[in-house]
Amino acid sequence: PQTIYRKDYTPPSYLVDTVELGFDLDPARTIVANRLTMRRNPASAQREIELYGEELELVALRLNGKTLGKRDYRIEGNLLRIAHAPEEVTLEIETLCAPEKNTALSGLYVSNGNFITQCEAEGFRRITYFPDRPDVMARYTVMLRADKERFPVLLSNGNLVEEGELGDGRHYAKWEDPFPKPSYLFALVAAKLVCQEEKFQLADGREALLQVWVEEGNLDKTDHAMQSLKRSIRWDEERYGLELDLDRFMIVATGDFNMGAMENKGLNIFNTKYVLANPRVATDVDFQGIEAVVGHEYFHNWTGNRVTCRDWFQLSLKEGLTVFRDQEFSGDMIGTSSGRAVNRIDQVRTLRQVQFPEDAGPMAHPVRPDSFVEINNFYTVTVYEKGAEVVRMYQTLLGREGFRKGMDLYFERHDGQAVECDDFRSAMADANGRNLDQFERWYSQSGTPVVQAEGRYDESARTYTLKLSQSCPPTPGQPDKLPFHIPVAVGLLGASGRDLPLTIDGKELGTTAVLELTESEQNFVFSGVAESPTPSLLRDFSAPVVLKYGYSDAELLHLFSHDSDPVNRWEAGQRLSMERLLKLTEVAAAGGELSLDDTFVEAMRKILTDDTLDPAFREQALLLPSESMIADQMDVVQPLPIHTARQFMRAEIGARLHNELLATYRSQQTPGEYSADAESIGRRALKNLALAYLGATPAEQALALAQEQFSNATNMTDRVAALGALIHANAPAAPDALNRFYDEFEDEALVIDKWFAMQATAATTDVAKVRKLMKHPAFNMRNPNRVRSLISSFCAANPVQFHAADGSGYAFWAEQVIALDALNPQIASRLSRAMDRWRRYTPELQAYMKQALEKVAGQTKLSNDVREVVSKALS
Ligand code: HT7
Ligand code: ZN
Repeated sequence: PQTIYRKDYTPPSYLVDTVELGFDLDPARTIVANRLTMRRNPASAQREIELYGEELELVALRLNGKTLGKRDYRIEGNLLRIAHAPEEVTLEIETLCAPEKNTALSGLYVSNGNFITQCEAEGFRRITYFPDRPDVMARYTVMLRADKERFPVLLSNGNLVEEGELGDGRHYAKWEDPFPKPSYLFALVAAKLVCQEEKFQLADGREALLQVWVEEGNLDKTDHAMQSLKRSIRWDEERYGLELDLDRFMIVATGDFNMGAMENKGLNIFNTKYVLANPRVATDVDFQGIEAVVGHEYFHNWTGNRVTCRDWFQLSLKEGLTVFRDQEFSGDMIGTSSGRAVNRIDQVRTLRQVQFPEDAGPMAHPVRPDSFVEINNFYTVTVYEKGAEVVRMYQTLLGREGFRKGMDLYFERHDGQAVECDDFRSAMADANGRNLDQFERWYSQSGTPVVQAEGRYDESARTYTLKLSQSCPPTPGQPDKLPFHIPVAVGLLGASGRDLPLTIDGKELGTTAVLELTESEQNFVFSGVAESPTPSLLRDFSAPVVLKYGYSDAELLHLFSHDSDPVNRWEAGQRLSMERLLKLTEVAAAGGELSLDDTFVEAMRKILTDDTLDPAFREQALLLPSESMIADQMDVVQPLPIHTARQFMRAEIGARLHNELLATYRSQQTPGEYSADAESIGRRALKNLALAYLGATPAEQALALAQEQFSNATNMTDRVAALGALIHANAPAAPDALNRFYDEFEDEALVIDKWFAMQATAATTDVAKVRKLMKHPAFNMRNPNRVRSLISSFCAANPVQFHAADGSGYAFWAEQVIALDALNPQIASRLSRAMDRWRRYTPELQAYMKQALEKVAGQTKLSNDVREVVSKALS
């Protein structure tokens, strides 16, 4: 397969002004008529017209009214080239495609009898021949024709301008999008759906029609998405002065979707997982996920659609920025400072659990990659979540106001354009009169920087000197790194636990100072420091780095009890837990006797019983680092001892804090009607964590509680928490509870996904059990949500069984990657990433893993998607 390089970018040879698309929709044989007006791009030296096409049957091609014969154009792979074309052309292209055969879910496909499209990144070329690249922006008019009975609803981007009957049972709808857009934002839906709709008043007085379209049986699950959409619109108006630019904004939910959702102009298409919710079927996490994703897609309307990417290497320009925006939105919706911190802690956890490993593995790439084989492989946590951290650092360095000035300038300069990450950085720099040249390295260098800190207190001078140094490990293709521009937010705690006032070079900096580390090593001298402090470093996780500081247990306990920065308070607890978990893992691996010190248990007790702290924060502080995070800290990973150590610690906490946990369980009930507000979510989270700890002990009482909660639950959060406690304790009641759960929710696909996922991640579920579940009538290899809930959950989140000593997990993985690749390369490729860090395991496991990787790599028929991942893993 061919590697594409960022440095090889050339502008498009022709620009497209208008696109008229006509669809005669038929699942087996859809006819697409495409009329393009194009003109030569003065910025290009290339003279040929270049159109991409994939899986299309070309029926006719006309240029300025004249039919082109085979000699007038060439088709080379996915490219159709027309040489000697005049300066201005009208191209008419007629093609055929077969949506019902499209199992890749890219382009035009059929989902549960409905027509759906997914064009990002390169799906439009599976609909018609087109210069399918994001820097070609055009105005679209779309005519849809379909059988009225089967497809009563016909939707596309922009405004509905005409609709009517065609006779012979067919009808039509014509849509016009007033905004030029790249082809990846095109969408159509032809379906049997119903909608919840509302008129919504925009800040400038206009009224917009908002619609959430779903299948008929799901109309009782759309309200949360609608409320989230309205909150998103308001938030973007208030925080960034950005308004909805259309009269109509639609969300459509589909059960077959490769990702979470898609921001097509005015017609967002969503995975049902991020639309459908009511308390009966959705958990608190689902409710929060819906708000975040609805916000994310809506915010793309400006950051992605109005200003888009010049090429796919710039993906983080829209994704990093939009993730940052959705994170800020979620934080603002919670409102309280501790709620905001819990939100931030979640982001830090994802980053450490998923992005840091990516940065340390064979697929490591910069936020703005330099090359790729398959762009779909680069919708990654690095581009999205690390990209969001990079955007957040601008705000940390420039302040909220400075950041807003940068955003304003960005839109002023680039509205309607396809631009680069550098353009965003320039807007931030210019709007604030700052030089952000060095900051560019966050876009070009991969790997997670390590910041080493050392502190020295000089009693007589009353100074505290903080020495910060930075380095970054080598990553594929980048052996050496230059220093990053790193904002390190710092506070100093006195013995009483209070923040000390901070002064550097005579400047008073309040109680949190943002230090700018730009060199390999720098000293920062705080003056007027009255006592030897405990440093609180990298407050609010001010940069995506690994921070090293030789904290003593006493210092960590001090921070865990007192740090005014809640993220660092949580962090201190994580460090205390991690140290112990690593030691316990060593002991478990050597077959020794495990024990847990009182100091640690007492610190946990203090947090658990501190009623001045929000329940949501207490839950986070009491949650132990995951098995994969422990694995990440080890040179040679041994999944079983890690599991044993963590289970031991959970059981110890459960037993030694039994009374407090029980009291917490009882005091944090949320009686009455379900509400997805932050406080109720926090109470349920703490209550269910208490249940999980209690369930980790052999005490019968805990299982009785879980059974009672399972039977009496009035919402899905409590029901799955109880079921999880029964499953993880391998309780005798678990199989019956699972059956009851299935029977009650058989018709709710998203709940059945949970049913599969809970079983897939149970430490007792081995490969044989997964194979058995794959034979269940509800399992469907063509449905990405189902595949993710069973196969991906097993491979990515059941470390003990996936890494079984006989290599059976890896053989299973290879088999499934190969089978999926024939149906849906994007989903296969995601699954293939489960083997990324195979070189970190024991030699015995490595041998099995290599064998499995080689089996996949050895397939003659393999997608570029999977081939890129497995060959990088093996290289
Ligand atoms: N921008 C969207 C990306 C997306 C996507 C990419 C590849 C294949 C399928 C896809 N579905 C959606 C989602 C987002 O970040 O908002
Ligand atoms: Zn996005």
